Amino acid sequence: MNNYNLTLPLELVAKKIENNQRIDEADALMLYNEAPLAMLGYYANVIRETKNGNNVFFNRNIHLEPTNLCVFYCKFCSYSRTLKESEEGWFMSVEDMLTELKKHDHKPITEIHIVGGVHPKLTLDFFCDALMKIKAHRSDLHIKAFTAVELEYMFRKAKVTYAQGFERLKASGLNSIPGGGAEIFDTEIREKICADKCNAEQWLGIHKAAHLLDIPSNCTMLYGHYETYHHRIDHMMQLRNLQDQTNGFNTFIPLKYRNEGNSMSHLTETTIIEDLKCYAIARIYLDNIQHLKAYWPMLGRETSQLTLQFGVDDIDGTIDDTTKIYSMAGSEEQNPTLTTQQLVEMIKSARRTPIERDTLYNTITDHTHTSFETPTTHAYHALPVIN
Ligand code: V47
Ligand code: SF4
Repeated sequence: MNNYNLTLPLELVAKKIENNQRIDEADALMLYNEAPLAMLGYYANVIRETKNGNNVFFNRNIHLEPTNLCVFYCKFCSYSRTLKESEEGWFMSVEDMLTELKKHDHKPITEIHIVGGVHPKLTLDFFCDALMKIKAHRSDLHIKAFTAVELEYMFRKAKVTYAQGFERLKASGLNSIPGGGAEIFDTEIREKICADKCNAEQWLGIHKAAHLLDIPSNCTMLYGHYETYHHRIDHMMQLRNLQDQTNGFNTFIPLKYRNEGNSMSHLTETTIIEDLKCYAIARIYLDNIQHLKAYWPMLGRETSQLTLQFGVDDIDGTIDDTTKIYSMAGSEEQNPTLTTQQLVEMIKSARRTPIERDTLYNTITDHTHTSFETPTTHAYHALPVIN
Protein backbone atom coordinates (compact mmCIF):
# COMPACT_ATOMS: atom_id res chain seq x y z
CA MET A 1 0.00 0.00 0.00
CA ASN A 2 1.26 3.52 -0.75
CA ASN A 3 2.08 5.83 2.10
CA TYR A 4 1.45 9.40 1.05
CA ASN A 5 2.76 10.98 4.26
CA LEU A 6 5.74 13.23 3.60
CA THR A 7 8.67 13.14 6.02
CA LEU A 8 9.18 16.12 8.29
CA PRO A 9 12.38 17.26 6.51
CA LEU A 10 10.55 17.20 3.17
CA GLU A 11 7.67 19.18 4.71
CA LEU A 12 10.25 21.76 5.81
CA VAL A 13 11.59 22.09 2.27
CA ALA A 14 8.02 22.50 1.04
CA LYS A 15 7.48 25.28 3.61
CA LYS A 16 10.59 27.07 2.35
CA ILE A 17 9.27 26.95 -1.22
CA GLU A 18 5.86 28.19 -0.08
CA ASN A 19 7.49 31.05 1.81
CA ASN A 20 9.48 31.99 -1.27
CA GLN A 21 12.77 31.18 0.44
CA ARG A 22 15.76 29.97 -1.55
CA ILE A 23 16.33 26.24 -1.19
CA ASP A 24 19.86 24.94 -0.71
CA GLU A 25 21.65 21.99 -2.29
CA ALA A 26 20.63 19.54 0.46
CA ASP A 27 17.01 20.59 -0.04
CA ALA A 28 17.29 20.03 -3.79
CA LEU A 29 18.75 16.58 -3.19
CA MET A 30 15.87 15.76 -0.89
CA LEU A 31 13.43 16.84 -3.59
CA TYR A 32 15.17 14.51 -6.04
CA ASN A 33 15.20 11.57 -3.64
CA GLU A 34 11.91 11.90 -1.83
CA ALA A 35 9.40 14.28 -3.38
CA PRO A 36 6.49 12.81 -5.34
CA LEU A 37 6.45 13.99 -8.96
CA ALA A 38 3.03 15.56 -8.42
CA MET A 39 4.41 17.74 -5.63
CA LEU A 40 7.37 18.84 -7.77
CA GLY A 41 5.01 19.69 -10.60
CA TYR A 42 2.80 21.69 -8.27
CA TYR A 43 5.59 23.84 -6.88
CA ALA A 44 7.38 24.25 -10.21
CA ASN A 45 4.11 25.43 -11.67
CA VAL A 46 3.45 27.92 -8.87
CA ILE A 47 6.92 29.37 -9.41
CA ARG A 48 6.61 29.49 -13.22
CA GLU A 49 3.26 31.24 -12.92
CA THR A 50 4.68 33.76 -10.46
CA LYS A 51 7.61 34.46 -12.76
CA ASN A 52 6.00 34.21 -16.18
CA GLY A 53 2.24 34.01 -15.72
CA ASN A 54 0.57 31.57 -18.09
CA ASN A 55 2.91 32.56 -20.94
CA VAL A 56 4.85 30.15 -23.07
CA PHE A 57 7.45 31.84 -25.22
CA PHE A 58 8.83 30.83 -28.59
CA ASN A 59 10.64 32.57 -31.40
CA ARG A 60 11.15 32.31 -35.15
CA ASN A 61 14.68 31.20 -35.62
CA ILE A 62 17.09 29.27 -37.76
CA HIS A 63 20.31 27.49 -36.92
CA LEU A 64 23.50 27.74 -38.92
CA GLU A 65 26.08 25.02 -38.34
CA PRO A 66 29.25 26.05 -40.22
CA THR A 67 30.98 22.71 -39.69
CA ASN A 68 30.68 19.40 -37.89
CA LEU A 69 34.44 18.82 -38.04
CA CYS A 70 35.84 19.15 -34.57
CA VAL A 71 39.21 19.03 -32.87
CA PHE A 72 37.59 17.75 -29.68
CA TYR A 73 36.18 14.37 -28.89
CA CYS A 74 33.06 14.31 -26.73
CA LYS A 75 31.78 10.81 -26.21
CA PHE A 76 28.12 11.83 -26.31
CA CYS A 77 28.41 13.70 -29.60
CA SER A 78 26.80 11.98 -32.59
CA TYR A 79 27.24 14.89 -34.89
CA SER A 80 30.91 15.72 -35.07
CA ARG A 81 33.62 14.10 -37.18
CA THR A 82 37.36 14.35 -36.61
CA LEU A 83 39.38 16.44 -39.05
CA LYS A 84 40.68 13.18 -40.55
CA GLU A 85 37.14 12.10 -41.38
CA SER A 86 36.53 15.26 -43.39
CA GLU A 87 34.85 13.38 -46.24
CA GLU A 88 31.97 12.61 -43.84
CA GLY A 89 31.66 16.17 -42.64
CA TRP A 90 30.81 19.60 -43.95
CA PHE A 91 32.64 22.89 -43.80
CA MET A 92 31.28 26.28 -44.85
CA SER A 93 33.10 29.36 -46.04
CA VAL A 94 31.66 32.77 -45.15
CA GLU A 95 30.09 32.80 -48.61
CA ASP A 96 28.49 29.38 -47.95
CA MET A 97 27.10 30.71 -44.68
CA LEU A 98 25.56 33.66 -46.49
CA THR A 99 24.09 31.35 -49.12
CA GLU A 100 22.45 29.33 -46.34
CA LEU A 101 21.12 32.48 -44.70
CA LYS A 102 19.74 33.80 -47.99
CA LYS A 103 17.52 30.71 -48.27
CA HIS A 104 15.51 32.30 -45.44
CA ASP A 105 15.43 35.81 -46.89
CA HIS A 106 11.69 36.12 -47.16
CA LYS A 107 10.86 34.50 -43.84
CA PRO A 108 10.01 36.55 -40.76
CA ILE A 109 12.74 35.04 -38.59
CA THR A 110 14.18 37.16 -35.79
CA GLU A 111 17.18 35.09 -34.68
CA ILE A 112 20.07 33.17 -36.17
CA HIS A 113 21.71 30.64 -33.86
CA ILE A 114 25.24 29.76 -35.01
CA VAL A 115 27.08 26.82 -33.43
CA GLY A 116 29.14 23.93 -34.69
CA GLY A 117 32.28 21.88 -34.38
CA VAL A 118 35.56 23.48 -33.37
CA HIS A 119 37.75 23.80 -36.46
CA PRO A 120 41.21 25.42 -36.60
CA LYS A 121 40.27 27.35 -39.75
CA LEU A 122 37.29 28.96 -38.03
CA THR A 123 39.30 31.70 -36.36
CA LEU A 124 38.23 34.86 -34.56
CA ASP A 125 38.99 36.84 -37.76
CA PHE A 126 36.90 34.42 -39.82
CA PHE A 127 33.90 34.73 -37.53
CA CYS A 128 34.18 38.53 -37.20
CA ASP A 129 34.03 38.69 -40.99
CA ALA A 130 31.08 36.26 -41.06
CA LEU A 131 29.11 38.19 -38.41
CA MET A 132 29.67 41.51 -40.19
CA LYS A 133 28.47 40.08 -43.49
CA ILE A 134 25.41 38.48 -41.86
CA LYS A 135 24.51 41.82 -40.22
CA ALA A 136 25.12 43.66 -43.47
CA HIS A 137 22.74 41.29 -45.21
CA ARG A 138 20.08 41.26 -42.48
CA SER A 139 20.53 43.86 -39.79
CA ASP A 140 17.20 42.88 -38.20
CA LEU A 141 18.47 39.47 -37.08
CA HIS A 142 19.65 38.87 -33.54
CA ILE A 143 22.87 36.86 -33.75
CA LYS A 144 23.14 34.28 -30.96
CA ALA A 145 26.39 32.51 -31.65
CA PHE A 146 29.15 30.20 -30.41
CA THR A 147 29.24 27.96 -27.38
CA ALA A 148 31.82 28.68 -24.69
CA VAL A 149 33.76 25.71 -26.12
CA GLU A 150 34.10 27.37 -29.52
CA LEU A 151 34.84 30.73 -27.92
CA GLU A 152 37.51 29.44 -25.55
CA TYR A 153 39.34 27.81 -28.48
CA MET A 154 38.88 30.82 -30.79
CA PHE A 155 40.16 33.31 -28.18
CA ARG A 156 43.10 31.08 -27.15
CA LYS A 157 44.23 30.67 -30.78
CA ALA A 158 43.90 34.42 -31.38
CA LYS A 159 45.89 35.07 -28.18
CA VAL A 160 43.32 37.50 -26.81
CA THR A 161 41.66 37.71 -23.41
CA TYR A 162 38.00 36.75 -23.14
CA ALA A 163 37.10 40.44 -22.83
CA GLN A 164 39.13 41.41 -25.92
CA GLY A 165 37.64 38.56 -27.91
CA PHE A 166 34.10 39.52 -26.97
CA GLU A 167 34.73 43.17 -27.74
CA ARG A 168 35.71 42.21 -31.29
CA LEU A 169 32.77 39.85 -31.76
CA LYS A 170 30.33 42.37 -30.33
CA ALA A 171 31.64 45.10 -32.62
CA SER A 172 31.12 42.67 -35.53
CA GLY A 173 27.47 41.98 -34.63
CA LEU A 174 27.32 39.33 -31.90
CA ASN A 175 24.25 39.92 -29.72
CA SER A 176 24.20 36.99 -27.30
CA ILE A 177 25.67 33.55 -26.73
CA PRO A 178 23.87 30.22 -26.47
CA GLY A 179 24.19 27.86 -23.53
CA GLY A 180 25.94 24.86 -25.10
CA GLY A 181 29.12 23.19 -23.97
CA ALA A 182 28.32 23.25 -20.25
CA GLU A 183 27.50 19.51 -20.14
CA ILE A 184 28.19 18.66 -16.47
CA PHE A 185 30.65 20.73 -14.49
CA ASP A 186 31.80 17.96 -12.14
CA THR A 187 35.47 17.28 -12.96
CA GLU A 188 35.30 13.49 -12.85
CA ILE A 189 32.19 13.13 -15.00
CA ARG A 190 33.43 15.79 -17.41
CA GLU A 191 36.69 13.86 -17.72
CA LYS A 192 34.68 10.77 -18.59
CA ILE A 193 32.44 12.32 -21.26
CA CYS A 194 34.37 15.28 -22.72
CA ALA A 195 37.89 15.31 -21.35
CA ASP A 196 39.61 17.57 -23.85
CA LYS A 197 37.37 20.59 -24.28
CA CYS A 198 37.01 23.66 -22.06
CA ASN A 199 36.55 22.85 -18.38
CA ALA A 200 33.90 24.13 -16.00
CA GLU A 201 35.96 27.07 -14.82
CA GLN A 202 36.62 28.18 -18.39
CA TRP A 203 32.94 27.74 -19.36
CA LEU A 204 31.86 29.88 -16.43
CA GLY A 205 34.68 32.39 -17.06
CA ILE A 206 33.58 32.84 -20.69
CA HIS A 207 29.96 33.48 -19.69
CA LYS A 208 31.02 35.85 -16.92
CA ALA A 209 33.18 37.83 -19.36
CA ALA A 210 30.25 38.03 -21.77
CA HIS A 211 27.84 39.21 -19.07
CA LEU A 212 30.29 41.89 -17.93
CA LEU A 213 30.23 43.28 -21.47
CA ASP A 214 26.42 43.22 -21.54
CA ILE A 215 26.27 40.19 -23.76
CA PRO A 216 23.52 37.99 -22.34
CA SER A 217 23.64 34.23 -22.56
CA ASN A 218 21.83 30.98 -21.88
CA CYS A 219 23.00 28.03 -19.84
CA THR A 220 22.50 24.30 -20.27
CA MET A 221 23.06 21.00 -18.50
CA LEU A 222 23.46 17.67 -20.26
CA TYR A 223 21.69 15.14 -18.05
CA GLY A 224 20.81 11.46 -18.13
CA HIS A 225 24.21 9.80 -18.64
CA TYR A 226 26.72 9.00 -15.86
CA GLU A 227 25.87 11.87 -13.56
CA THR A 228 24.06 11.49 -10.24
CA TYR A 229 21.50 13.87 -8.74
CA HIS A 230 24.33 15.34 -6.69
CA HIS A 231 26.20 16.28 -9.88
CA ARG A 232 23.12 17.94 -11.37
CA ILE A 233 22.64 20.02 -8.25
CA ASP A 234 26.30 20.96 -8.10
CA HIS A 235 26.03 22.07 -11.75
CA MET A 236 22.98 24.21 -11.06
CA MET A 237 24.63 25.64 -7.93
CA GLN A 238 27.55 26.93 -10.00
CA LEU A 239 25.13 28.52 -12.47
CA ARG A 240 23.07 30.07 -9.67
CA ASN A 241 26.21 31.50 -8.05
CA LEU A 242 27.34 33.13 -11.29
CA GLN A 243 23.85 34.46 -11.92
CA ASP A 244 23.89 36.07 -8.45
CA GLN A 245 26.97 37.99 -9.55
CA THR A 246 26.07 38.98 -13.12
CA ASN A 247 22.36 38.37 -13.81
CA GLY A 248 23.34 37.66 -17.41
CA PHE A 249 21.60 34.32 -17.98
CA ASN A 250 18.23 34.53 -19.70
CA THR A 251 17.24 30.91 -19.65
CA PHE A 252 18.29 27.50 -18.39
CA ILE A 253 17.98 24.56 -20.78
CA PRO A 254 18.30 21.01 -19.44
CA LEU A 255 19.41 18.83 -22.38
CA LYS A 256 18.40 15.18 -22.22
CA TYR A 257 21.19 12.86 -23.34
CA ARG A 258 20.16 11.04 -26.55
CA ASN A 259 21.96 7.80 -27.15
CA GLU A 260 22.10 7.08 -30.88
CA GLY A 261 25.29 7.05 -32.93
CA ASN A 262 27.85 7.98 -30.30
CA SER A 263 30.35 6.34 -27.97
CA MET A 264 27.93 6.25 -25.04
CA SER A 265 25.16 4.44 -26.91
CA HIS A 266 25.17 1.63 -24.34
CA LEU A 267 23.52 4.01 -21.83
CA THR A 268 19.74 3.85 -21.58
CA GLU A 269 17.96 7.17 -22.03
CA THR A 270 16.11 8.63 -19.05
CA THR A 271 12.37 8.10 -18.67
CA ILE A 272 9.90 10.91 -19.21
CA ILE A 273 9.17 10.90 -15.48
CA GLU A 274 12.86 11.51 -14.84
CA ASP A 275 12.81 14.33 -17.43
CA LEU A 276 9.87 16.02 -15.75
CA LYS A 277 11.58 15.74 -12.37
CA CYS A 278 14.72 17.35 -13.75
CA TYR A 279 12.77 20.29 -15.19
CA ALA A 280 10.64 20.80 -12.08
CA ILE A 281 13.59 20.79 -9.67
CA ALA A 282 15.51 23.15 -11.95
CA ARG A 283 12.55 25.56 -11.82
CA ILE A 284 12.41 25.35 -8.02
CA TYR A 285 16.18 25.60 -7.41
CA LEU A 286 17.16 28.25 -9.99
CA ASP A 287 15.22 31.09 -8.43
CA ASN A 288 17.35 33.74 -10.14
CA ILE A 289 17.00 32.59 -13.76
CA GLN A 290 13.82 33.95 -15.27
CA HIS A 291 13.14 31.32 -17.93
CA LEU A 292 13.27 27.54 -18.27
CA LYS A 293 13.41 26.17 -21.80
CA ALA A 294 12.48 22.76 -23.19
CA TYR A 295 14.30 22.40 -26.48
CA TRP A 296 11.72 20.49 -28.52
CA PRO A 297 13.99 19.15 -31.32
CA MET A 298 15.80 17.16 -28.67
CA LEU A 299 13.08 16.29 -26.21
CA GLY A 300 10.38 15.67 -28.81
CA ARG A 301 7.14 17.63 -29.19
CA GLU A 302 5.00 15.59 -26.86
CA THR A 303 7.38 15.59 -23.91
CA SER A 304 8.11 19.27 -24.48
CA GLN A 305 4.41 19.98 -24.29
CA LEU A 306 4.20 18.01 -21.04
CA THR A 307 7.03 20.02 -19.47
CA LEU A 308 4.79 23.10 -19.74
CA GLN A 309 3.09 21.77 -16.57
CA PHE A 310 6.46 21.24 -14.84
CA GLY A 311 7.99 24.71 -14.79
CA VAL A 312 8.84 25.28 -18.45
CA ASP A 313 7.82 28.59 -20.04
CA ASP A 314 9.80 28.48 -23.29
CA ILE A 315 9.97 25.95 -26.12
CA ASP A 316 12.59 27.58 -28.36
CA GLY A 317 11.54 28.21 -31.94
CA THR A 318 10.48 27.24 -35.41
CA ILE A 319 14.01 26.01 -36.38
CA ASP A 320 13.04 25.34 -40.00
CA ASP A 321 14.99 22.08 -40.25
CA THR A 322 18.33 23.82 -39.83
CA THR A 323 20.00 21.73 -37.13
CA LYS A 324 21.43 18.25 -37.30
CA ILE A 325 22.73 17.86 -33.73
CA TYR A 326 19.70 16.00 -32.39
CA SER A 327 18.48 14.08 -35.40
CA MET A 328 21.96 12.53 -35.57
CA ALA A 329 21.73 11.63 -31.85
CA GLY A 330 18.47 9.72 -32.30
CA SER A 331 15.82 12.31 -31.51
CA GLU A 332 12.37 11.50 -32.86
CA GLU A 333 12.53 14.91 -34.56
CA GLN A 334 14.39 13.96 -37.72
CA ASN A 335 13.62 17.15 -39.67
CA PRO A 336 12.93 19.67 -36.95
CA THR A 337 10.51 22.30 -38.20
CA LEU A 338 7.43 23.72 -36.53
CA THR A 339 5.40 26.48 -38.09
CA THR A 340 4.21 29.34 -35.92
CA GLN A 341 0.74 27.86 -36.24
CA GLN A 342 1.90 24.48 -34.96
CA LEU A 343 3.75 26.04 -32.03
CA VAL A 344 0.75 28.17 -31.14
CA GLU A 345 -1.60 25.19 -31.29
CA MET A 346 0.76 23.05 -29.26
CA ILE A 347 0.89 25.71 -26.54
CA LYS A 348 -2.84 26.46 -26.63
CA SER A 349 -3.80 22.83 -26.36
CA ALA A 350 -1.79 22.71 -23.12
CA ARG A 351 -4.00 25.63 -22.05
CA ARG A 352 -1.13 28.08 -21.97
CA THR A 353 -0.73 31.49 -23.63
CA PRO A 354 1.52 31.50 -26.72
CA ILE A 355 3.80 34.50 -26.95
CA GLU A 356 6.13 34.99 -29.86
CA ARG A 357 9.22 36.65 -28.40
CA ASP A 358 12.51 38.02 -29.59
CA THR A 359 15.71 36.48 -28.23
CA LEU A 360 15.62 38.76 -25.18
CA TYR A 361 12.01 37.87 -24.31
CA ASN A 362 10.40 41.07 -25.55
CA THR A 363 6.91 40.23 -26.81
CA ILE A 364 6.52 40.33 -30.58
CA THR A 365 3.00 38.85 -30.80
CA ASP A 366 0.60 37.67 -28.14
CA HIS A 367 -1.21 34.83 -29.89
CA THR A 368 -4.06 34.50 -27.38
CA HIS A 369 -6.63 35.47 -29.97
CA THR A 370 -4.89 34.36 -33.14
CA SER A 371 -7.02 31.90 -35.03
CA PHE A 372 -5.66 30.06 -38.03
CA GLU A 373 -7.94 29.26 -40.91
CA THR A 374 -7.15 25.57 -41.06
CA PRO A 375 -6.15 23.89 -37.81
CA THR A 376 -3.23 21.50 -38.24
CA THR A 377 -3.46 17.90 -37.13
CA HIS A 378 -0.91 16.83 -34.56
CA ALA A 379 0.85 13.63 -33.78
CA TYR A 380 0.17 14.46 -30.14
CA HIS A 381 -3.64 14.73 -30.46
CA ALA A 382 -4.12 18.37 -29.57
CA LEU A 383 -7.50 19.26 -28.17
CA PRO A 384 -9.54 21.66 -30.29
CA VAL A 385 -8.65 25.21 -29.35
CA ILE A 386 -11.46 27.24 -27.81
CA ASN A 387 -10.91 30.93 -28.41
O1 V47 B 1 26.66 21.35 -25.63
C1 V47 B 1 25.33 17.12 -27.97
C2 V47 B 1 24.26 18.88 -26.50
C3 V47 B 1 24.59 21.08 -26.91
C4 V47 B 1 24.04 15.43 -27.53
O2 V47 B 1 21.15 28.46 -25.89
C5 V47 B 1 23.56 16.56 -26.86
O3 V47 B 1 19.20 28.65 -26.80
C6 V47 B 1 21.85 15.34 -25.99
O4 V47 B 1 23.44 24.00 -26.25
N1 V47 B 1 22.26 14.20 -26.58
C7 V47 B 1 24.55 22.14 -27.98
N2 V47 B 1 22.46 16.52 -26.10
C8 V47 B 1 23.13 22.67 -28.18
C9 V47 B 1 22.75 23.76 -27.21
C10 V47 B 1 21.53 24.56 -27.42
C11 V47 B 1 20.50 24.06 -28.18
C12 V47 B 1 19.36 24.85 -28.35
C13 V47 B 1 19.25 26.10 -27.82
C14 V47 B 1 20.31 26.60 -27.09
C15 V47 B 1 20.22 27.99 -26.55
C16 V47 B 1 21.46 25.83 -26.87
O5 V47 B 1 23.95 19.93 -27.39
C17 V47 B 1 25.95 20.54 -26.50
C18 V47 B 1 25.55 19.26 -25.81
O6 V47 B 1 25.24 19.51 -24.46
N3 V47 B 1 24.39 17.58 -27.14
N4 V47 B 1 25.13 15.80 -28.23
C19 V47 B 1 23.34 14.19 -27.35
N5 V47 B 1 23.76 13.06 -27.90
FE1 SF4 C 1 32.96 19.02 -30.84
FE2 SF4 C 1 30.86 20.13 -29.63
FE3 SF4 C 1 30.68 17.61 -30.56
FE4 SF4 C 1 32.21 18.14 -28.43
S1 SF4 C 1 29.93 18.40 -28.55
S2 SF4 C 1 32.80 16.87 -30.22
S3 SF4 C 1 32.98 20.17 -28.90
S4 SF4 C 1 30.95 19.45 -31.79
